[in-house]
Amino acid sequence: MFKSPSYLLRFLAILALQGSWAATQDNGPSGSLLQDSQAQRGPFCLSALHPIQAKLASIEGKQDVLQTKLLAVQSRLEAERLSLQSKLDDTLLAVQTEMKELHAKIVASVLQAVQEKLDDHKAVIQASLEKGIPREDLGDRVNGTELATLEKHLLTLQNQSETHQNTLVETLSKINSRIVPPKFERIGSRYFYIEQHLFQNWTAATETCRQVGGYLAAFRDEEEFNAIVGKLQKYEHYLLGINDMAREDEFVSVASGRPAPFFKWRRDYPNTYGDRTDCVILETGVMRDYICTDRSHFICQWDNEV
Ligand SMILES: [Ca+2]
Repeated sequence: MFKSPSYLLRFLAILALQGSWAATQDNGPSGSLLQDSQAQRGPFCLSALHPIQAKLASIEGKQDVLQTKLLAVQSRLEAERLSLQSKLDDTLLAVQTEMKELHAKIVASVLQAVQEKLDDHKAVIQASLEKGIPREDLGDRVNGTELATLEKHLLTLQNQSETHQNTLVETLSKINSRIVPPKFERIGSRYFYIEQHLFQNWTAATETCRQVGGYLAAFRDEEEFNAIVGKLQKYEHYLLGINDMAREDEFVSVASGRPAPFFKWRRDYPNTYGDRTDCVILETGVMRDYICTDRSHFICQWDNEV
């Protein structure tokens, strides 16, 4: 009811004054009482205040006890609050950690599933490419839409590859037609240059063929050989790109470095006239070995495949 000792003290003082006033009224108007009022008021006031002061001290003591208890309760509640807060924080942290781990597991699981699916599709497609599995069988194992997309990509790549290949072939053809030297003519499936005027030995003829962009010639087969023979002058001889300089009687094409594929020797040739006849000439439709330092017309080929 009373919020502080000062309010209580004021209230009791007012009660005391009212009591003193009432006692004066009870005694009635009196000249002697008025005369002694100053002397009587001091002891009365002091005696009336003693119980009040004692009660006030008792109340103040109880208030201190209550204050102490209140502080203790507040302290305990704060400790419990802090403890609960700490537990709550720990729990929240644990939940967050668990959720992160769960999320990571889910993501890893999904990624693994996607990867496995992709691997499956890749394996099926690879198998289909290797074994030629019909499209109907593929459809059972691969999602139709994905298969269609992959097929579309493959078709696009194939078309691009074919386009590039055609462009490349066309470009190569143009390059070939440009770089085949003007002296060469197409005879059969290959290009040859037949020198009908100059006479040169092996070394010079080799150098001349190189200068015009080719090699001294050898022949792929009889058809090609006969086509060449048809363009030669009768009774003239033409030096070829065939010799057995490295090993006697092993005639190789100097352009390819391999054994020459076709020969049509004159009767009794090649003969082994010492080491001087290591070269070969073509004369009146047949071949014979020949002294390399002797001069002759000659035949060049453009490629080095034969
Ligand atoms: Ca020889």
